[in-house]
Amino acid sequence: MATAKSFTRLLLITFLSLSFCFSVIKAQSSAPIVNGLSWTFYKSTCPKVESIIRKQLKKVFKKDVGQAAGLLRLHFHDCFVQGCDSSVLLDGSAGGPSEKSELPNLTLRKEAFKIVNNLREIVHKECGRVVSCSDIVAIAARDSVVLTGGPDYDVPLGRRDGVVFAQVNQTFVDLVGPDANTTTILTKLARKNLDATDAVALSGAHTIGIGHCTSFTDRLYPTQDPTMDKTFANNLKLTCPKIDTSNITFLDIRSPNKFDNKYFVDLMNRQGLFTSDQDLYTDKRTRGIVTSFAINETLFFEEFVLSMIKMGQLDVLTGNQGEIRANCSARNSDNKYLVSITEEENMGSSAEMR
Ligand code: HEM
Ligand SMILES: *[C@@H]1O[C@H](CO)[C@@H](O)[C@H](O)[C@H]1NC(C)=O
Ligand SMILES: *[C@@H]1O[C@H](CO)[C@@H](O)[C@H](O)[C@H]1NC(C)=O
Ligand SMILES: *[C@@H]1O[C@H](CO)[C@@H](O)[C@H](O)[C@H]1NC(C)=O
Ligand SMILES: *[C@@H]1O[C@H](CO)[C@@H](O)[C@H](O)[C@H]1NC(C)=O
Ligand SMILES: *[C@@H]1O[C@H](CO)[C@@H](O)[C@H](O)[C@H]1NC(C)=O
Ligand SMILES: CC(=O)N[C@H]1CO[C@H](CO)[C@@H](O)[C@@H]1O
Repeated sequence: MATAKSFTRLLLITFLSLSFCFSVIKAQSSAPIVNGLSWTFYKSTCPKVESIIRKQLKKVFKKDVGQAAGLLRLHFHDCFVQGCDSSVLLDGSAGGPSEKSELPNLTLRKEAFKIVNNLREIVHKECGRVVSCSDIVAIAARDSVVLTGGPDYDVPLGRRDGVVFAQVNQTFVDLVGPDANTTTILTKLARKNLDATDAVALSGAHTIGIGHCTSFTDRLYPTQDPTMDKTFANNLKLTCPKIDTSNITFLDIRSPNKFDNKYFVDLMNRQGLFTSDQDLYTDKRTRGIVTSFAINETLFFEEFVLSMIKMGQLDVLTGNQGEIRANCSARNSDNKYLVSITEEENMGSSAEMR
């Protein structure tokens, strides 16, 4: 017995020092964290949440690595429109227009929504309805980065899910279009307290994933964008013979499925896909940052992690704000299956139920 006990203690010490090492290696420990979020939020209520999600996503990406890009982008769209509150996940039909049914989100991958709901189901089966959809999206975005070769980092947790639909057209106000120049990007990101370094680092997410012809053919027809490499342009014209072709192409031609700094090398070679990408190299204010990331991947990874942690905390709901959705696609008040779940969980406090 005693040996078993001291062995356990040894394991515990080893584990503690290991996790200490990790928190040193992961450079974000100094990142500022919003009131109400915590690095250890589910430590007692759902300690396995992150390992469950990591394991499940490994399986998903093994089948289709492209889903990683879809999940990473989903987190960005969630956070930029009305905060990281999963309003992006709501089906529009229940209570009004949702972000999902608005134009800039048309190209969000449908599978990404399914993957998140599936993760929620697995996590809630393990721990009950304690983990928010918003946290699942944030963890899934981090894992998408890690599992495609990018930096690992801790995600502050404790977000709650919103009960308010995003305003009609809010996506146009908050999100940036692919035709945006650096001035527009910097202006829109400044509203979210994100600076030029954040703008360039976050755009580095385009190191994975795809874009539709309609997002960039304005750079090919009727006149070719002079900041685009000619061979690159000719190849894009084969993929997109007309301005409205519904074809797709990779965002980062050098290593389309690997999270690395090659996106910035693309930009230095005038092979950025969108105006919003290429202009970061054309514009003097951001050119130096692009170059520094192209030269030094470690620097890009460090800045990307800091910017993701910032972005991941935009206008979050915490404490008793919002709710923990039982279905990521619907608010609990619109969820016709929820009554029985609520009864199970809140036995005795049925007064609040409708
Ligand atoms: C700076 C402003 C940004 C603009 C203008 C922009 C624009 C776009 C556009 C137009 C697409 C392709 C849509 C399509 O045609 O299918 C796209 C894809 C993508 N974006 Fe961005 N984006 C921006 C920032 C970000 C940020 C901050 C992230 C994440 C941190 C991100 C992650 C992605 C990913 C991963 C994809 C690929 C999605 C997929 O393969 O399904 N983007 N972006
Ligand atoms: C939303 O914005 C688009 C593009 O700016 C515009 O065409 C549309 O009329 C707007 N819809 C509403 C309901 O404001
Ligand atoms: C950037 O885009 C905005 C909006 O389209 C435009 O008003 C502005 O002149 C552009 N700035 C530059 C430097 O091209
Ligand atoms: C789609 O792009 C591929 C190359 O990426 C090209 O071979 C194909 O012809 C394109 N399809 C259409 C319908 O334009
Ligand atoms: C790359 O960036 C890292 C992180 O900021 C820094 O420690 C390192 O010295 C840089 N490497 C070079 C070769 O400049
Ligand atoms: C989740 O909510 C959506 C939108 O209301 C609904 O279509 C779907 O069937 C629900 N899923 C489950 C498992 O209840
Ligand atoms: C206008 C339009 O095509 N809206 C679509 C947006 O995306 C949702 C699903 O993701 C579709 O149901 C809408 O029809």
